[in-house]
Amino acid sequence: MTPLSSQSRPIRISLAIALMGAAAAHAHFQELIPSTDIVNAETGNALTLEMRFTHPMEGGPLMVMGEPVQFGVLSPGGREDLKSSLQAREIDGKRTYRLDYRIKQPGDYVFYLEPAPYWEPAEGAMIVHYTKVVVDAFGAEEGWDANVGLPVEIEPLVRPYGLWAGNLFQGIVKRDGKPVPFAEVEVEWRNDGSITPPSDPYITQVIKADANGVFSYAMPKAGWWGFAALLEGDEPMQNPDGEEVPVELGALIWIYAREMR
Ligand SMILES: [Cu+2]
Repeated sequence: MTPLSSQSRPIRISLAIALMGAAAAHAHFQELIPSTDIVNAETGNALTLEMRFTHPMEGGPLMVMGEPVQFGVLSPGGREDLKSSLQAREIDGKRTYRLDYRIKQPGDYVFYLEPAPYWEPAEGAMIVHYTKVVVDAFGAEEGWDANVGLPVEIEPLVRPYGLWAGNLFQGIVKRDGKPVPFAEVEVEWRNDGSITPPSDPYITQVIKADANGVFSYAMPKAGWWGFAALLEGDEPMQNPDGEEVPVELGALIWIYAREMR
């Protein structure tokens, strides 16, 4: 590639604009956020889960979600298909989804979402973010490491609830049930409006798994953290114009960290 300094100014400007576009299009995250990560006598057994396709650290904008392909939960009661219970809701004119759920027995509940494929013209790719979140109920603390069996998935190596800010989160990136060496993982904090990233690299943290597909990240602040392992799909997919395009497969998990005080 030609060094920038040898290029004429108009080319440099158009390159800068192209790169800006790439950065802006970079960090889509499928959110799957429960009203609490720990259900107990205090919270009661009613849970609400919110699903938005957005840019968590930037606090938006939202992207339209199509009708999810699947939504369910793995729990002590087995596997439950909850797709028919999803409620569509418009926020800022963009479709999001939510689910009301009642916990029936103690144990860990692994909620999972396979959203509709999303066409991203800026990346020339379809995006499918397989997303999960674990809710612990009534102190059983069992089942949090269960694999849902999604095509791409993060298996937590750290119990994914009851975590303090500053704790290290570790997981294995898996594809078809096997670890993915050196997989790239993007990490974002779900901004509550209190942090303004000083420059673009602070929006999305980028880490790589090791040779065994294991990644690690210490969460520096309380709140929800999204971990997105991004892998290229084996098969192309048709975009809305009927063209065959590459697919970005995401394996996401959401983790809540609490301030230690
Ligand atoms: Cu976006």
